[in-house]
Amino acid sequence: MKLFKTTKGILLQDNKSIYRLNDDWDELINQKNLHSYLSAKLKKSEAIDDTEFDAIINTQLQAPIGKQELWAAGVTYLRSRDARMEESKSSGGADFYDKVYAAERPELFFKALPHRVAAHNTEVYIRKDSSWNVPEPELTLFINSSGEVQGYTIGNDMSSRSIEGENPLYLPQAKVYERSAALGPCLFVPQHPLAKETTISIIIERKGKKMFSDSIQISRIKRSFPELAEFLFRECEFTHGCFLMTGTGMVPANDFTLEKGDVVDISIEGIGTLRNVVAYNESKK
Ligand code: DO4
Ligand code: MG
Repeated sequence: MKLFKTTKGILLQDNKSIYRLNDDWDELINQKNLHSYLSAKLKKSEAIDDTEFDAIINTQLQAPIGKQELWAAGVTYLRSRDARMEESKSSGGADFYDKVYAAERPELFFKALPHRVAAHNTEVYIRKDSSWNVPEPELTLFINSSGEVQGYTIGNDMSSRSIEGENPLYLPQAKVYERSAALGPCLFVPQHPLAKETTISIIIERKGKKMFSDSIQISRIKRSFPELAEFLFRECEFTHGCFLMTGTGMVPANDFTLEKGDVVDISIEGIGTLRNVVAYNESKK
């Protein structure tokens, strides 16, 4: 089942129909056994037709996040470890990435409050003080307030590799700024956890030309999702649950940097495609 958050309320899609729900987003997604809760709700809800659904999705779609914090895990795939070791070689920081990949404790960092998160079909930003920028396509977990993974969405952890590579202590500036994260298009709530063979893929286009594409199965991740959730919840309470990006397994070659106007499509089987256009924050000089 998929939940779409829109400016006019919530839509719930199962494999047959689309329904309008009159619930509060934060209360709804934090229900225990979310899939069963939504299944029961379907029977009492008003269905809408495909034309109305398309119109709403095209004009009113929001990122599937309400009052939740967005966190991120890092260096959970070998490709990310290797890329980071390379970019931070000259700063002397390379060892940190190698060590955190192998350590018991994962790298977890705070990524964004909801107001910095871009929705599907909107802009993500690159920093004007950064010369090397990439998207990071990441399966993103929704974890309820009891620490249980209840749903999934697609995440883009936009990153400045030049700032992060200069010094690992600059990580918050490389990762956290306006529209540095995108989530969407929906919150996917399956009956069972995602299959290990689930594929994440990315395509970056510039003026209609493909600049980069890649894909990876989630089975290639070094850590389990409950393990990441357990570390995040050790000393933090999340009243409304939280979102956790699970790290990237795909990094473009070192000579690639994003440019204004690039289109980034990230797809995950079963969830859909998250599309964003790259821009600068023109309100900042
Ligand atoms: O350590 C830096 C960030 C790592 C990250 O965002 C990732 O591996 O996805
Ligand atoms: Mg990342």
